[in-house]
Amino acid sequence: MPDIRNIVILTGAGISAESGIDTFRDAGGLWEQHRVEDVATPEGFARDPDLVLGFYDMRREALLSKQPNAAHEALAKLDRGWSGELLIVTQNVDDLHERAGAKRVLHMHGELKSALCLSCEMRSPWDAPMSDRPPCPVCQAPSLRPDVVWFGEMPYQMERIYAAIRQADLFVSIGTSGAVYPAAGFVRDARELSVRTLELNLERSEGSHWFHESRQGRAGELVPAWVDEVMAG
Ligand code: BJW
Repeated sequence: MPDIRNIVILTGAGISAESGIDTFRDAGGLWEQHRVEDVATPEGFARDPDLVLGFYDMRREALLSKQPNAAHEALAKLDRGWSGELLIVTQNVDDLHERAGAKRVLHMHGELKSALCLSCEMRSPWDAPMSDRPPCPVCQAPSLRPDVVWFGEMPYQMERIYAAIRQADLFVSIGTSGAVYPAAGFVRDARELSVRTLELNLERSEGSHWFHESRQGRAGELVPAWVDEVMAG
């Protein structure tokens, strides 16, 4: 591997699949069980808040019994041992990177365990249901929504992500279908900046052809092997 110092890693639902968390677009995934427009858009929330709050309550509750897998553990090991710049940009709303011990994590699509108040716009750590309209811990208004990014909304911390890609020597995409923008466009942004690009995914994704290299397999196997490789220099 060429001299690598600064790394940006993008993760998607595939990295948490082996922890038992449903992906979105695979067979049996969340979008087979629910219409995206109903549960992952601001319009869907305005139409039927009970449905949307219940959908996220169910996923937040399910997360409690899930554990990080070998891929999360390997990225946490990389984070601990890597002296160069490293940013794990996750599209996932679970907290499995953090529970594995990773620190340099950015949740571009928000977090299940965070609440956003529509009255005061403050965010609060949250691990309880929202369907029963609990008061906002800051302003007491019963106006909480999941602090996640729905279609049509701006993903979080885009400037920080683009700055990290500009500094990077290597961009690695793990367990994402490449179907959702702007994350799906990061590989092209990286290529334009002459950043080396690598994909680790169960199968070839929609954007596989953009990567310098694409490896197919389970994240729980591919990621630990790649981490050992990159740490060996
Ligand atoms: C394994 C594995 C194993 C399985 N090991 N691998 C037309 C063109 C271009 C863009 C648009 C367009 N029309 C509209 C848009 C914009 C829109 C968009 O992208 N739409 C597409 C449908 C085309 N995007 C937006 O609206 C975004 N905002 C936006 O664009 O703002 C304007 C802007 C402009 C410029 C700069 C910045 C901003 C917001 C998108 C929000 C997405 N939100 C969701 C829900 C979050 C909350 C929640 O979790 O409920 O995010 S949707 C859902 O998809 C979720 C995910 O993070 C996201 C990506 O899914 P992911 O992670 O890739 O999962 P899957 O299931 O698709 O793939 C899993 C992969 O893993 C598969 O490939 C498997 O093979 C693999 N896998 N097991 C390894 N064991």
